[in-house]
Amino acid sequence: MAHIGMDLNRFILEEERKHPNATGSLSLALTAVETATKIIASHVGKAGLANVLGRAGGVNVQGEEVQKLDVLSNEIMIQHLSDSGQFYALASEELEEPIFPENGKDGRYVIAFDPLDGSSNIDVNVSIGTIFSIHKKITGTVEDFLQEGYKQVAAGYVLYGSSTMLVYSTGNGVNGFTLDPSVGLFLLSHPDIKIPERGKIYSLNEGNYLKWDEKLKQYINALKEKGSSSRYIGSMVADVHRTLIKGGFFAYPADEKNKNGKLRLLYEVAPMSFLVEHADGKATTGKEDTLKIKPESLHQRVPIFLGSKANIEEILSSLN
Ligand code: P6P
Repeated sequence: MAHIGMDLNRFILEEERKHPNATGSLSLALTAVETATKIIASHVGKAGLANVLGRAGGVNVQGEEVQKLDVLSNEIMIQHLSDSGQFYALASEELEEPIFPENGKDGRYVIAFDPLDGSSNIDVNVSIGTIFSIHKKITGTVEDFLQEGYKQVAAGYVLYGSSTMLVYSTGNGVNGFTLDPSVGLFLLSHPDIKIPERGKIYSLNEGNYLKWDEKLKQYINALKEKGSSSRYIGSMVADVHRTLIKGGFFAYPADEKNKNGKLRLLYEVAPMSFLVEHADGKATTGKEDTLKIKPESLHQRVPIFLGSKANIEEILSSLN
């Protein structure tokens, strides 16, 4: 039975035991994500020192090149996911095409990830995150990444914030683990997360207001009249995490300049939609459920509204 303080590895194994036919492959896959993100967390924690030790992309006092954190995070993810042998293919926000790891030939899964989303916020010490989405390997081609979001085997994020948190779901509830750096373990801190039915916080970049369609402008103005609170961090993982815990909604809508919005379907919108819906929330493009979209390309963008069910249903009736 899951209890506060249980470590992630034991939680993953106990979840595996609930499935008699489980081979242990997904458990190994998830622990590879865990290891990679712990290492990323360590580098993120020292990011501010890059200036002292040599700017990222520059040279440190030892004369070594200081890598940009998003490039380094991508390499760390690729190394540990490949070493696990559980992934037939990897797709990254940082790579145009997927990678097929040498020892992944027997891998049962494919994984799409954004190794360090919101990395432009590193310089100002704003929370950033890793987002991942795992699907079953079917054909052993790029097509395996183009499955509808509801078919995800697992999805989650790691938020490098005031504390480092890993939040994930395999479709059976959403659970949050906080890293205890003194022992290097993710410990269960937020069991069975459920998003509030309705929330007072709305989160989207109002700098794009003049480019929105009229119905969206009217809806946001109505929220202001009702005295709703606006919170926008500009880092998806942080904005979605707050929405998951406190309710309300996060959005990156389409606008006259970005007809499909800004966020990527495979490794931002689909995994976050999976988590929100399995926490009893709702996710939509404004026209269709994001988890039902059949992707057409690896880096495809879609508009997104996600959050408390009542808030999203209100948005849908206002926009359509
Ligand atoms: P804007 C960060 O660059 C990111 O990809 C997401 O993490 C975030 O939600 C969004 O873009 C912010 O975009 O246009 O509001 O700065």
